[in-house]
Amino acid sequence: MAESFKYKGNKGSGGELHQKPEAQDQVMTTAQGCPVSDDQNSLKAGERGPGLIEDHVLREKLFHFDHERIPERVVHARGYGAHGYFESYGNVSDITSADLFQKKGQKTPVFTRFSTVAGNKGSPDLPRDVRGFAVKFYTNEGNWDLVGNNIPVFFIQDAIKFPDLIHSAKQEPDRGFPQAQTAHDNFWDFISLTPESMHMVMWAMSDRAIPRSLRFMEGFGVHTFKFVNDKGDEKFVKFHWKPKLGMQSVVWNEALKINGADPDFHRRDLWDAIQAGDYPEWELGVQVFDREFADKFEFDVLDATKLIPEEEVPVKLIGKMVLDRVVDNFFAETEQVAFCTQNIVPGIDFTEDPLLQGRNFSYLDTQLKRLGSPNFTHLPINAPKCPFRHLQQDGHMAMHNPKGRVNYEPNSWPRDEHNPRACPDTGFKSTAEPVSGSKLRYRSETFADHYSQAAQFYRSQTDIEQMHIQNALTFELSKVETLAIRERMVSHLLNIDKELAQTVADNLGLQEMPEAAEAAMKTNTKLKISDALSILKNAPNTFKGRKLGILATDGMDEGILNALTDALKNAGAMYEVVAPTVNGVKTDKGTHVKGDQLVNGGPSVLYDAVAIITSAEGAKKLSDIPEAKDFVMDAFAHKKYIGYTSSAMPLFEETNLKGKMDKGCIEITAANGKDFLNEAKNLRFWKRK
Ligand code: HDE
Repeated sequence: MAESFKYKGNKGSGGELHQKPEAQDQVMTTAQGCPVSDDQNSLKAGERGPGLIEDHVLREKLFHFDHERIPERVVHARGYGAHGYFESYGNVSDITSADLFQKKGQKTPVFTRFSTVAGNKGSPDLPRDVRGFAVKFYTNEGNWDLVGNNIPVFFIQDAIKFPDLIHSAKQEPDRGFPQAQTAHDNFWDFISLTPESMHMVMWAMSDRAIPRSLRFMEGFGVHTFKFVNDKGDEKFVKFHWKPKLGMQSVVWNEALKINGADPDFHRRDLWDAIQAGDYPEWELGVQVFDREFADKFEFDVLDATKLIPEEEVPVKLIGKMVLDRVVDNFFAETEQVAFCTQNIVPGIDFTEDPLLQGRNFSYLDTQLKRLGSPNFTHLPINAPKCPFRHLQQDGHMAMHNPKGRVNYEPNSWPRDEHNPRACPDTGFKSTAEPVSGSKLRYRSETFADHYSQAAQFYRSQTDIEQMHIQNALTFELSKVETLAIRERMVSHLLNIDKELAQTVADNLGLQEMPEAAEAAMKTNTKLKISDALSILKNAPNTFKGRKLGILATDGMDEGILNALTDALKNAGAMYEVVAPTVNGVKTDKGTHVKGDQLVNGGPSVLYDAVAIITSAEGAKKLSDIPEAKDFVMDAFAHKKYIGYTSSAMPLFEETNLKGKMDKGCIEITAANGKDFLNEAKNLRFWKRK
């Protein structure tokens, strides 16, 4: 134990580990700056006496603690953020005047927050859920917030339905559960009564909703926005984020186990990668199209339940985002960051998408509730990094207080930075969209097709991905207690894909197939398959950024370990050593290898592939440890690549896997560490039965 933390047991001190500050700038003070002599013992009348009300140190400490929590976000409460920059490719300056896209190589600072939607702040990272993908660009002309998701469509078409959607997804109000799960009656009741959600439901039941890492997800702006150039020409635009490391998801059984083994799996992964200098990158892409395309496209581009297949309007890459700095303080940055869809800059504009219009109201409103003051823009994480000047004043916790006597406009006082004036030439101008019509509550007929793109999405998946959707629907609906809700969902599936409906009905043991749900429009089953919608058809084919779990014991072959870890380093991958004691193991040459996880603290679900490098004796010992057997059996069941040394065979015998070992199980020798990784870059051995 370090000298400074020796137990002193001073008389009257309560015996804390007490250490005096060495310099004046280490002296603790109250929030008012008064130096504190003892912050571990409250002021009392007598040695065992009652506390005294004059104890300002105690009162201030408890007062502040009592007020530490702010309301969590009503949705997207669980999230994790990081800093970085956006670097422009400079190739869209002809279609948008947005400052950040003007020059090649121009860098704009960003803060990005990823989140789940339904769970509370303390919920696990890997429920089946949509992920938020919100980016704040601190541009030279103000903050632009691209508040997107990892799924390109949404459940509903009009913002007025949002509270209903979210109420149905969150815990049921009487019982207060289930947490972070859509597998319950209220959610599926709402969904089964909301046909417009069917396309999104296909995505939410797909592997997109259980990403392996935040680093391996796509992101989407969802709505159609506008790009506007210097001349005032407008184009429609949809935003996409493409992860440089490719997409990858977990399998459902893995997700369930990861949530138990490491509820912080995604945030830890992001933190670790950035701290290790392995900065995640995404390219920003745009689908740009004009009114003529919008008019002839099968669906309304203002309908957020529809997408435009990339095969029809290709994604043009216009820059990259690199996240290279973790937060200094989670609360100050990740919690207090306030994204608002209405934060927009010259060169970009909204469309009339009714969901987007509602969001533009909701985000500002929610920040006031959450952060407690209209001055939330004064917080460093929310403040623009470009100069800003306005005549807004006062309010709770005002920190930027303008100088001088001017706080109104028009005024005749001299113009300077404290007396700014709006500028018709350079200021933001809304595009002059012609608007007319009667005031009414109405859903456009052009929004009426709810099934065709759901069917297109399903048909565009590989067999494995289709099976995952069938299983996910079965799992979720099996948790629904009301038979009529299950049946109603199957009646919608019939409009999407008959075989899908049949499989889910069979899996649920439905006695009778219900009639197909009534539909305003017949499903168009002729929409072309879009390969871009599948994860597996776009497999990254790399182990870069992935993690190998090495199950090791004393006496492991040092040559093999070195060959493997060298290969991992060259591939830009990481590894952890899982050992019978956390201190680690000794190799056959007597070298000590540090352990990262204990066998029962590092299950194989935490890794992308595993290697079992043991001595024969070590393998026998592991055979007696249930968690070591789970390690191998889970890796096998989750179709992971398994590397092993011949001496590890007793473990395979004990788990009854010996006879089942396939081409995804690869013997590693000192000569073929690279070969194993070459196979493992396929990420899963899907052929395994
Ligand atoms: Fe949000 N949403 N949302 N949302 N949303 C919020 O704002 C809302 C929607 C999204 O990391 C809230 O600051 C309405 C679509 C993300 O801080 C709130 C509607 C998309 C985040 C809100 C939608 C999103 C939020 C809650 C229907 C993808 C987290 C806390 C019209 C394009 C941002 C907050 C962060 C957060 C309202 C629909 C993405 C209440 C009314 C569609 C990523 O304002």
